[in-house]
Amino acid sequence: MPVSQKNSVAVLTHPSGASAEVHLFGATLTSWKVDGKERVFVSKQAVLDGSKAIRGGIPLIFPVFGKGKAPHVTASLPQHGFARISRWTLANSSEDAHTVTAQFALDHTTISIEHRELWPYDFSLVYTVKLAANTIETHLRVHNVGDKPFDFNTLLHTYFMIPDASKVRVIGLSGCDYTDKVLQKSSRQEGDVVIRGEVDSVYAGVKLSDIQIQFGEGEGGIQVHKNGLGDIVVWNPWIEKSAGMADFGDEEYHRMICVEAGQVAEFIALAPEGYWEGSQVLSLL
Ligand code: TA6
Repeated sequence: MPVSQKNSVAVLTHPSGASAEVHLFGATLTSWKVDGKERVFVSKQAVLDGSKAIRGGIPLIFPVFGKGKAPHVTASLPQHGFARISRWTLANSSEDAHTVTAQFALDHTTISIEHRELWPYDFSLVYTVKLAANTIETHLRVHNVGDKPFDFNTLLHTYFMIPDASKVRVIGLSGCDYTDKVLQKSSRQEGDVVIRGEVDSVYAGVKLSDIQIQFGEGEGGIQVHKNGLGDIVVWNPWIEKSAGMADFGDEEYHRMICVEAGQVAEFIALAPEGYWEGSQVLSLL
C-alpha cells in the first residue's frame, strides 16, 4: 500500500524504498528516509501523544509564527499557532509512476472550540506530502472560506538530521538581511551560516529559491527549494536552550539544524474566497 494509516500515523512508501511518516497530530512529518537513512531529526524525547507539539520533523506553523503580539488577533494563540497541535485528517492519497502523495486537511470546523474562539475565521488548510525516490515536497494551501478577511504567518519548521553541527554550513543566505533573535539586533549575512553557538535568525525576503545545507567536507547535504515562501529561519538551540527543553536531549543540538521556509516577516492578507499556497521540495545534495 503506497499510503497506509497505522493508528494516527500515515505511512508513505515509494517503490524505490523511500518512505515518509506523517502524524495526524499537527500533520507533522516525523520521518523521511532515502536509501534507508533518516533525513529529518526528531528528538528522542519528543512527546508523540498529542499533548504538545512534536519536537522535530516538520511542524506546520499557522496562523502565527512565534508569539502573536497584541492587539493582533493572534496574540492569544499558543506560540506558533494551532495547526501543529491540532488533529488533522488524512483526506486522500494517490500515486503515479514517480510519486506517492498524501493530503491532510484541517479547517475551522475541526480545530478545538478554544482555538476557534481565539481565532474566529472560516478557513480550510490542505497539506500535501508528495514522496518521490530522492525528494519530498510539502505543500500548503490556505483557503479563506468565510466572509471576513484574515491574515496569517506560515512556516515549515523543518528539523534536519546532521552528522555534526560544528561542520554544517547553510549556503544561499549571504548578503541577506536578518533579525538575530539571540543578539536582538538586525544584521547582514556575510558568507555561509555556520553554527558556533545558539542561532535563531529570521531572514526576510530571501531571493534565492534554493538554500543548501552542507553537512561537511564530502558528507553530502540537503537542498531546500522553496516556492511561494519568501523567508528563511535558521535555528539551533545550542547548549543552554537545549538544557531548558524537556522534550529535547541535552546533547541533541549537535545532530540537528532547523532551516525553515515560510512567510513570517509579514502577515499574508487573505480576502474572502482567497487562496494562498506555498511549498518546499527537499532533495539530497
Ligand atoms: O523557529 C525558531 C523558533 O521560533 C525559536 O525561536 C524557538 O522558539 C523554536 O522556534 C522552537 O519553538 P517551540 O515553540 O517549538 O519550542
